[in-house]
Amino acid sequence: MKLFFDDRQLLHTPLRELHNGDWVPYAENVERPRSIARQFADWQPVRDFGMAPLLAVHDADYLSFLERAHGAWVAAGRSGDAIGYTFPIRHRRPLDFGRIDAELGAYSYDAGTPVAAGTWQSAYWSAQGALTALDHLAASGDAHGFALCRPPGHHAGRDYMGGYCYLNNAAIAARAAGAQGLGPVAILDVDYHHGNGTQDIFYEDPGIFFASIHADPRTDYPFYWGHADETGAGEAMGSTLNLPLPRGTDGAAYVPALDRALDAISAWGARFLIVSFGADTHSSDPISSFALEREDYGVMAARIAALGVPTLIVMEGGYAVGDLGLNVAAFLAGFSG
Ligand code: Q9C
Ligand code: ZN
Repeated sequence: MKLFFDDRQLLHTPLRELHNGDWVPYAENVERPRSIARQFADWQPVRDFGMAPLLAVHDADYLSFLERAHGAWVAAGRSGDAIGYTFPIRHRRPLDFGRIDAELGAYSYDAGTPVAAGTWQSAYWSAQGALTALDHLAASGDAHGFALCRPPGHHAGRDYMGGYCYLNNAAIAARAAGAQGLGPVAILDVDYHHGNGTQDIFYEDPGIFFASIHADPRTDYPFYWGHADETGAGEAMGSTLNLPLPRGTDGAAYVPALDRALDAISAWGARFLIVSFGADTHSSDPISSFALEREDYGVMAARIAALGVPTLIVMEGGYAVGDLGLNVAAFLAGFSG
């Protein structure tokens, strides 16, 4: 399986995040991609597909905000990372703001997603990595490919960032795959957290099936999405499947949910699959509460591979940097039997 990563994805280095009322070191740090990169000798270069595939998912005004936000923060006389502090849960509409603080709130739903000096560059090349891996799959006929996306993407919506995510790499690749006629496209999200951004982007899109297995949002971030009764809207009713699981879920309890998601993807007629893979389901993850072990990732991968559908794997979360590389390696190895 070919693997894709670009060193510019390391330019994103926020210092800290607000966690349970305290400022703590930023969990989505550069040690994550480094621990994964170390596990493999051979990485493919990322190519530049430009802004068009990003604009097929994200609003132009949001992309322009992301690109200039840190500069505007510095121009306002601030130091450190740009972080919002007021969020328009009501009256969210296009307004002509005169302060970066207003924009930071309008384009995000949490205070855990700082914009640092290198954020735009890293997010841009993270998305291009997913597009490069997709292009490789289409051109080579390989069954599986892996984009080491970082920053991750699945919490980012059409016009918002959140949960360490800025550009929705999986959604960008899914749209591009559909546009290239590779579909019907399905997205399987197996990160610990619900992929709210991906769900929102495709919630009324009958062309893309979205299935997510995640910690029950009644107890876990992102709280306001990912409940079992969210199944899509309009013509896309039934094309979203949410399978929340309780804290403490281990490999044995995970597999039946995975099989349900895979059966649904298969029944829907998917001919191309994108897997949003988070290793934050591991027992050692510092911010999550599932109990999967390394060998469970091989089992998961083998079941996904048994669908027999070309599959692009994009990296999402996973914060136990001591185990992360080995867990990702175990997952990817499971695709090759
Ligand atoms: N630190 C992904 O796994 N944590 N994102 C909120 C504040 C947010 C996780 C508590 C967790 C987001 C891609
Ligand atoms: Zn996660």
